[in-house]
Amino acid sequence: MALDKMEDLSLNPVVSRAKLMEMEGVAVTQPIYSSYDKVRKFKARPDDLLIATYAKAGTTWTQEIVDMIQQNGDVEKCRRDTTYRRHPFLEWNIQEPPSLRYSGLELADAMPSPRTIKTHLPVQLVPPSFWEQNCKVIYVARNAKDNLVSYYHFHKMNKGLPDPGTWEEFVEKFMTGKVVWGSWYDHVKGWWKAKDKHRILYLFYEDMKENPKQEIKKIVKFLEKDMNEELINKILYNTSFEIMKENPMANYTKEFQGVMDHSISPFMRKGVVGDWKNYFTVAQNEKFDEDYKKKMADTSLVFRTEL
Ligand code: PPS
Repeated sequence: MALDKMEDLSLNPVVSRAKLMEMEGVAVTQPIYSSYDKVRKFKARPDDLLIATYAKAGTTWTQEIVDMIQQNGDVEKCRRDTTYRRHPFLEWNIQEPPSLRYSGLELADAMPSPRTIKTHLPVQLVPPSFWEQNCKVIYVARNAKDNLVSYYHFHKMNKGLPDPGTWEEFVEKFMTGKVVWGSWYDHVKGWWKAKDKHRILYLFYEDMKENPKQEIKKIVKFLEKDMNEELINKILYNTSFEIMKENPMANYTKEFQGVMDHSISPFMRKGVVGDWKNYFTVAQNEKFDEDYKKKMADTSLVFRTEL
């Protein structure tokens, strides 16, 4: 049987690890760097919803909750396509190889309203039209240590990202913001400040884990929807980690074949709070905490690292 293109790619991956570039003080990949001028000029529409996060903070989970709400709990409709295509990933673009071609911008431009758009951009790099149009934004933040652990595993399994190096090296890179989308610290703080000026619902991964129903209700309210308890329970069930892990339209097994290797680490990895304890040594943890205090001294933002 002839190998199709995807299989061929996974056997002979032609994707080389991305190079980090610096853009206005923020580390990004080369394709983001080269297309940013166009991204900045993106024309948001007033009824666009932006889901913004630092990478690995719970984006896909939130996207699924939002889609379930927008589709009034219709599971079939939510399986119309992958997360990656239901919600354009604004700044992401891949030119080569052709089988992986993607342009978040093109996808968004071609999409009828109302659109839900994903971004990992720090607040200062978000296209100004989102603010001019007074668009709603859902921002999700996750505590730094779990975010780091998740990002480390994602780097290992995703050849589209730079090589993470060893665990020790990656911790250092994360602490100094030398990772794609830059400093976690600046990201969460920047968006936290912005929420006082714009229509931003700022959520925490830890709250979503502790009381998902309550957080789903917050999103329902923010989206000005009216939903009965039965529908909320349906959304709760279908957006649970266990169900999403098995959902090919949400677990990234249908995209990035040959780039993401789920046998190294699945996209839906653990989905818990506190996994960092399995990775940080005592010394690393002390150093991290000390540095964290300094970097987070100028914000009222508080995270929980365990439940
Ligand atoms: S990405 O690539 O930036 O869009 O990744 P993102 O979706 O932000 O983050 C992936 C992590 O979120 C976990 N996840 C979930 N946790 C709990 N419940 C649900 N439903 C859920 N869906 C995804 C996913 O497992 C990744 O976290 P880790 O810690 O690596 O497991």
